[in-house]
Amino acid sequence: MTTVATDILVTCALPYANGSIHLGHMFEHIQADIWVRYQKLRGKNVYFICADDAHGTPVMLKAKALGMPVEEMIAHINQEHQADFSNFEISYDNYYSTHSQENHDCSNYIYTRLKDNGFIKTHVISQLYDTEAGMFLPDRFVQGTCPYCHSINQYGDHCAVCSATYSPSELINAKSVLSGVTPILRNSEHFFFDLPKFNNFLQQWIHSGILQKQVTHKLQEWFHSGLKEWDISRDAPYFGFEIPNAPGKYFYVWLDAPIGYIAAFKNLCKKRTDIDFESFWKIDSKTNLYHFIGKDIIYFHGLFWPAMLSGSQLRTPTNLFVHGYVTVNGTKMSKSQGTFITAKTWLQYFDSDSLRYYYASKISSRIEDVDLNLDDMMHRVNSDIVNKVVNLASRTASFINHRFLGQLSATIADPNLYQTFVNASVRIGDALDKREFSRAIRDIMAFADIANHYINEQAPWHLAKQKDRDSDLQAICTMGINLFYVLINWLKPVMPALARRSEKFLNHSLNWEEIKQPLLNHRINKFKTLYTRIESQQIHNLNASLKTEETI
Ligand code: NOT
Ligand code: ZN
Repeated sequence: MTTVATDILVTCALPYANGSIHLGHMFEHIQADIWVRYQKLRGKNVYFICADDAHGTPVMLKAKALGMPVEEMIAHINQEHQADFSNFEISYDNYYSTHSQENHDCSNYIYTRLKDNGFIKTHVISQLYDTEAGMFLPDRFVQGTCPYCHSINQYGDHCAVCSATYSPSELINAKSVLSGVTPILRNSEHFFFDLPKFNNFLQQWIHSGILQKQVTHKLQEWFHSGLKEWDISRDAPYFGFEIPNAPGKYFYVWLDAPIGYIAAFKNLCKKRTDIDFESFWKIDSKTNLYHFIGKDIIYFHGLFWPAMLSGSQLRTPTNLFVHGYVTVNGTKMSKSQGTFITAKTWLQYFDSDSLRYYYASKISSRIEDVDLNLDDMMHRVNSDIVNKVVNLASRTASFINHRFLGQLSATIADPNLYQTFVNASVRIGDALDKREFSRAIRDIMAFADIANHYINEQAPWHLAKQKDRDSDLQAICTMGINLFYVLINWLKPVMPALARRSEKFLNHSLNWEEIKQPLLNHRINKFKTLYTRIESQQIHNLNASLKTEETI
């Protein structure tokens, strides 16, 4: 294990409060949860927090479209998100919202410190304004013809056809997406965070050797083009926090979103008396802070966020754990192609452990895109979990249950083999700690093969038919159960629901250190199905439902 301080704070990126949790989100929350569960199993003191990212124009406009007060909409979505995460066994210690008193206080505190330290500037800028909607237009609410390749219907800041980037005022024949009118240019005073002042500090953080190589590389690109001041204000109407002493000016959603990490943690500390809030955020904090994020938001977490923290004399992240995107059956998830799968839809057709296992089998610590192929998922889960892991228990448990009243023997048949398994815990634990989950899974399955091979060779079903071989039969089946015990212990962070059912069957709670000793002279429970094979009909049903959704 790499040395990690005992106290760890882990976050996932905050999902926007204007849509459902989908399998792209789950890719991040599942990997963070596996890591957190592993660290907790190893006795680390981990707090795992997240929140909804509730502010900004898209959230405001969505509520308007629904004819609902925005507070009501975000409260409703928050409930939905929490249910989705808990149904996937994501073990948050707190799931909060950026639209909270704590976040208001924290945002004002950080902004005021940045201002007092001379890092906030103001400039008058000119932006596209929709006279009919009565508001300034974010880039993606403007559409027009690309000034470079003349493709129509391109967004205000970049062209999806030729990849050019430009300012919305350069768009030809620009129209507001909200009202269809041609926007006009209007001046307004904006507040800016002086990012270039943090050039040296950020260079140091980027080259500290802690970040994933690909992250360092990506961040360097922004240095080449030169750090720019960051516009942190938006004009009313805006759903967010009003900037202190600046009526009608609001914090841009990306200013208070990362501060939402602090606020969600603060809220947790209010509910619990055993956590020292300050010790996690003070500048010389000895605790560790890890952010799981997607590669699309490296910019915010790798530059603005550490600079904001440093500029207000707070601790900076220990590391960012950045991942790639998920594709479904080889393409970007899309509603029109019937590949946009929400967390809720998944659970109508499959269990949560299947997705957790499949993702784990594909995750490494590198930034790689991962494809979710449903047939592949089915084969993986059936051949690994049902045929190898669960089968090992079922074929040995039946003898223990029927012939020995559930009683395991006083010795196992092959202590050396058991020791080989125990020794592998170090390697498998190391892979889990380093977020090399696919490596851990490969290793675990290699051991599942060894265990099944052992049982095939010993053939307890033959022994069962022979006279006077009872004690051999019991010792061999006890061996099989114990190898299952080790395998399921390794899988516990990945498949918590399966682990819970297995604990019931084993009549013993799984604990990483305890597997050093096999379960002997111990009574197990009757074997009940631990995992149900996935059928291709389930995939058909899911696909059919996605097609219907699309046509509704
Ligand atoms: N809601 C954002 C997104 O891309 C993530 C915000 C993460 C929080 O889904 N903050 N920061 N920095
Ligand atoms: Zn173009």
